[in-house]
Amino acid sequence: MVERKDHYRDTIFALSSGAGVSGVAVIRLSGPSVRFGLETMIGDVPEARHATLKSLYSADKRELDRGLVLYFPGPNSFTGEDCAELQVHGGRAVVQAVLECLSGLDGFRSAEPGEFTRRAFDNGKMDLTEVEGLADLIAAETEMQRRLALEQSSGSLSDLYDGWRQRLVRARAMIEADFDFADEEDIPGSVTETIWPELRQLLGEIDRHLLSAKAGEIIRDGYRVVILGAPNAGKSSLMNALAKRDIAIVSDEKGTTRDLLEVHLDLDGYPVILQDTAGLRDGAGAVEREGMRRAMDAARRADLILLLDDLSGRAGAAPVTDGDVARLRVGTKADLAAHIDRDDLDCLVSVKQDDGLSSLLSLLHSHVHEAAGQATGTLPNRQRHKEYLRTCREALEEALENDSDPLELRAEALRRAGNALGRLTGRIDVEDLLDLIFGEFCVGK
Ligand SMILES: Nc1nc2c(ncn2[C@@H]2O[C@H](COP(=O)(O)OP(=O)(O)O)[C@@H](O)[C@H]2O)c(=O)[nH]1
Ligand SMILES: [Mg+2]
Repeated sequence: MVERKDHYRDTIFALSSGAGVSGVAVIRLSGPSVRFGLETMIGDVPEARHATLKSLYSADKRELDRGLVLYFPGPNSFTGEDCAELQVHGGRAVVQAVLECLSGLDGFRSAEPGEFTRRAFDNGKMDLTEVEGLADLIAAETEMQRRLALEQSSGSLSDLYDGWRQRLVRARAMIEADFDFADEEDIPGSVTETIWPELRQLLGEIDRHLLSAKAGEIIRDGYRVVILGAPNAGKSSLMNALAKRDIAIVSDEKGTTRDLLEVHLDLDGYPVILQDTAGLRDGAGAVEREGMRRAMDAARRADLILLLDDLSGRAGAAPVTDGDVARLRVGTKADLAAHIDRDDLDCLVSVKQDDGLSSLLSLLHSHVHEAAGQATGTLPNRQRHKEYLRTCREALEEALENDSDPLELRAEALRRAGNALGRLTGRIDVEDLLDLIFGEFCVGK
């Protein structure tokens, strides 16, 4: 890997808008030679932060295109370095010609995936949770994902965690002042007594925040719904009907579905992952049994199980499954049932007659809504967040509980609590994490 300091002598460029033909393509530049690049290509450096219509030329003075050019001098730019945007026509040959011209300029090279954001992070323009929020915003597929990611990328989690860290630092400073003071004057207790109730309150805030992690994960990663039932209960038909697409093969033959099939749905802005599974029955062959094993595995990890019962009585009864995953019991093929006299079912559907599907969807919706709540930007939503928050709360609890320990030890526990928050935002010591996080980006971001 290139030494980071040398890295920053390079000026990087990339197509930042999507690949493929488009009306306009945006090519982004960042680094110390941006001004030189602009002078070479358009003859001068346009007024900072003003869109200027210019002809772009190659180094040998051929006109390549006309487009809007924007110059953002550092440090008030996305990366903190001198940046520019070339908004050219989105044809392949145009983009190709401009990129080729840039790569021929002294000190220029094409950017690595995520490198613009990486520079923004290294220059203190964003912290890690904002970087993650930006990655999520680019990947967001549903309205709730967009809202959560937008708030996080604008610093909602950073503000929260920085605020907590400052409270911990302040408490430690007071303890340290106190034991310096106590050395000289030998006054027991005093100032530090007031900080413990305040820290206890902080612990409560962190615990409440951690409780909302599940909601954050559901919005970021999707609410997992698994369809279970006997072979031929109508699982694949229901999956296709809910997805409004033919995803799974539907057939009278038992054991048609053997692998897990999944489809992503957007349920009123909430991302839902719907999984179709192999039917559960005795006496199946090896491949089908493997399918059943996967089905049970998926069911254990699900947020909700749809347990199907064929009302025509042709398929067997719904299998008994244990576990504490929430479930909805769905009666299928309602069109084939002579009379329905069952109060153990949450809803009845007939895929054939397109009946009951909207009430099943609204049941689903209320379950998702209950699990994910109203999306606000201050939800922890990654495993990494949870781990550091837990480390923080454990150290904090240690400082609070061990009230007979010497103050030095309790202050040390507070330091560890604060450091966990520092790692969460990337303010301290996270070199090992960075490649992982920036790996989520593609070129041009
Ligand atoms: N009459 C009727 N038949 C259905 C309905 N849903 C599914 N079926 C039929 O039941 C059979 C098994 O369906 P399938 O979706 O493959 O069940 P799976 O094995 O649980 O995935 C197929 O022949 C479907 O056409 C329904 O609502 N009404
Ligand atoms: Mg099936």
